[in-house]
Formats: sequence, structure tokens, C-alpha cells
Amino acid sequence: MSKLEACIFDLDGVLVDTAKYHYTAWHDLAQEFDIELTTEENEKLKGVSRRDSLIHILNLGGKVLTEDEINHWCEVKNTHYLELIAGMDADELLPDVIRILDLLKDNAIKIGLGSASKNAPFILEKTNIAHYFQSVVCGLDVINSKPHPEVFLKGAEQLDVDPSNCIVFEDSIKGIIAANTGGFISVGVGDPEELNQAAHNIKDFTGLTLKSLQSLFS
Ligand code: B16
Ligand code: MG
Repeated sequence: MSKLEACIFDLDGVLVDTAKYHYTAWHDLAQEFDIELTTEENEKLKGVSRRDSLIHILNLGGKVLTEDEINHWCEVKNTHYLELIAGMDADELLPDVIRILDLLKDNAIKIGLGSASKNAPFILEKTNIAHYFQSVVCGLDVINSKPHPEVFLKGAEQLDVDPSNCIVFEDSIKGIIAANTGGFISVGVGDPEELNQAAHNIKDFTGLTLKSLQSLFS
């Protein structure tokens, strides 16, 4: 019978509210190509790698770039994004994140990070939560982007847990599909209508208890 042994957290939109900075950086870049990136289209970029996000935006305007140009604009976007998050600190963590990380740590539940972001290690340091994680798998470590389950399966392997004994917290539909495909217990953080494929949904971590997490396995 499966039981709670580990939790793997997505980063952007689950632990820290960086989604708004990604949006600003992509929105401004899209304008360089006379493309208007709406908040609705931006939803589709959540959990998507930097390169795939750029290609999605370019497709909106029917633009095709060479590989060198793609690399260049990815760098432009990331430079802008890094400027936007330069002053980030623990104040930007989402509600009750520290409480839930402490709760898991105190109860010997393993903690992992599974993020598409190549900036994930930097953000964990900036927000002062890196020390909680026994495993950090990010965009630098995977070949396949979400909805492929690679990022979470690697995490489970590093934590030495079976996916069926592990919760994945995600704010993107692609991440929820990745978690479900990998055999994890998926918990959607955010809009339950948007994340309607999640096994369970929460608005944020406020009020979440160890008992409520354990009950997801019964
Ligand atoms: P970077 P997550 C994802 O992080 C973001 O949701 C997505 O908007 C971003 O494009 C992607 O990381 C890549 O980020 O440009 O920093 O490598 O939600 O999987 O933690
Ligand atoms: Mg996310």
C-alpha cells in the first residue's frame, strides 16, 4: 500500500511567484516582433522550457527564426528576467511555503524540486530555501520538457522513493500531466478549473496539514 514518503515541488507559481516576471519578460520580447502576448496565451507557457516558450510566441505571429537567432532571443529574455528578479528574497515566497517545508522536514518526509527553470538553483538561494531540498532537478538536468515526466522521475530516483509514494505540487496543466504520467499523486496549486486533471487541488499551502497530505494516499 502506498504512503507519503516524499514531496516534489514545482518552483515557479508553487513556491515562489515568479510567473509574473516571466510574463513581463516574454511580453516585452514579443513586442519586439509586433506580437501581443495576452495573459490567456501566457497561461500556456507555464511549466514550458525557455526555448519552447519562445517558439510558441513566435508561432503566434507566424515568425520563424534560425537556431542562432533563437539562442540570441532566449538570452535576451533571460537577461531581462534576471534583472526583474535581481532583488528577490524570501518575501516573495508564496503563503505558508516555509511552514509546509518545515512540517515535512520535521516529519522526515523527503523534499525535492522539479522545475523547468534553468534559474531554479539561483532562485532557491535567493529565497533562502535551498537547504530544505535533498534533490533539485531543473531545466539544466532534463532532455524532455513537461508534460514528459522526466523531471519528476529523476527527482524520485534521487530521493530513492517510488512515484506512488510521492506527491507532486504543480501550478501548470503540463506539470500535472507529467506527474500523472509518472505515477505520482498530483496536487494542483491554483485554479481548480485550469488544473482539472490533478488528483487533488489546493488554492495554496495555507492550512495544509500532515494528516491532510497523508489522507491523499488512502
Ligand atoms: P527559465 P516551473 C518554468 O518553471 C516556468 O513556469 C516557465 O514559465 C519558464 O519558461 C520555465 O520555467 C523556464 O524557465 O527561463 O528560468 O529556464 O514552473 O517548471 O518551475
Ligand atoms: Mg510552475
